[in-house]
Amino acid sequence: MALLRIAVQSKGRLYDETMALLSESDIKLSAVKRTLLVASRNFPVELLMMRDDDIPECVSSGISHLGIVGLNEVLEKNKDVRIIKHLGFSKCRLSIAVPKRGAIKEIADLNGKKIATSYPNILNKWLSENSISAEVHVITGSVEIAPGIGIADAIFDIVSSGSTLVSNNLEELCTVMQSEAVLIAGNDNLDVELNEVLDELLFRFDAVKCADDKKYILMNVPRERLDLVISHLPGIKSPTVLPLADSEWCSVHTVVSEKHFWEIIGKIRDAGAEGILVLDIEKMVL
Ligand code: PRT
Ligand code: ZN
Repeated sequence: MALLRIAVQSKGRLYDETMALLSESDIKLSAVKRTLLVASRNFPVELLMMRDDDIPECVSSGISHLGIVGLNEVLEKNKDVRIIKHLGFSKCRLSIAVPKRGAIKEIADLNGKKIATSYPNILNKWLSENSISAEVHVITGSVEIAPGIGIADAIFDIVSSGSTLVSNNLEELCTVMQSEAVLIAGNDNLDVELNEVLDELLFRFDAVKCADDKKYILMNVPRERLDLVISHLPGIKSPTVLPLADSEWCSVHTVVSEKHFWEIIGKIRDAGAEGILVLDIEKMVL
């Protein structure tokens, strides 16, 4: 049977979560780190392990059917690929940052200045869209030290927590784009068999992602308080209500999103729910 090939980062910031997504999708792999090509033991995919910079090209040229890579790399490399899914991990932003309390206070002040970056294509596009004429200085790695050593007036780089900027005495001037890991595919159509594998893969990724920010909660509720408790539950449809041995009480089960979790727990406890159990959900198919 033909294998669907996915190019993934062999080590780095995308690696752990890419592997976690595949494993939660029940795609089992063996001896991952030592080889270039790793086949799954239980699903018709194989992984091509490489540097993230090479993934867009590898997919556009057809060497790999799919790739998992940061949106920033996809836009920077500008290859002939399509984004099929945002994967929700390795989130970061790409920003222009400048020395704190320096001469550059607004975007227009970048005119005539030198900006150091590893992402010249994204930066040049943004500069031209904003009618700013600045000199783009390409450096790979440790971009944040450029203003301090006098080789640039500003930088354009990835920011996550912002602590790298702070420790280099820089501050964000503006955010140019948000990024996260994405699943990309080439523009050639896959054959029927590989397309079926892709559909199954996307189905599994969705089930994992859907479960990701959800909790399953169970609680005991006095019958007389049932309507009040249920009024606080946003559940996927309506909650499951089961009788208990003590007919004055019942058991209520539902799914809530992590985001609303603490707010809901407080309300249902005040409404009379007791013995509240909260469980992680492994997969969820809507
Ligand atoms: O070796 P290879 O070429 O494969 O890897 P790489 O070194 O080019 O990339 P890697 O592994 O560092 O990052 C891979 C992808 O992770 C990036 O392309 C982004 O899509 C994403 N990502 C998410 C990040 C960050 N968060 C991040 N914080 N990439 C880099 N950083 C850097 C950032 O530039 C800063 O210098 O981490 C530093 C710390 O950030 P703060 O703001 O938290 O201090
Ligand atoms: Zn890289």
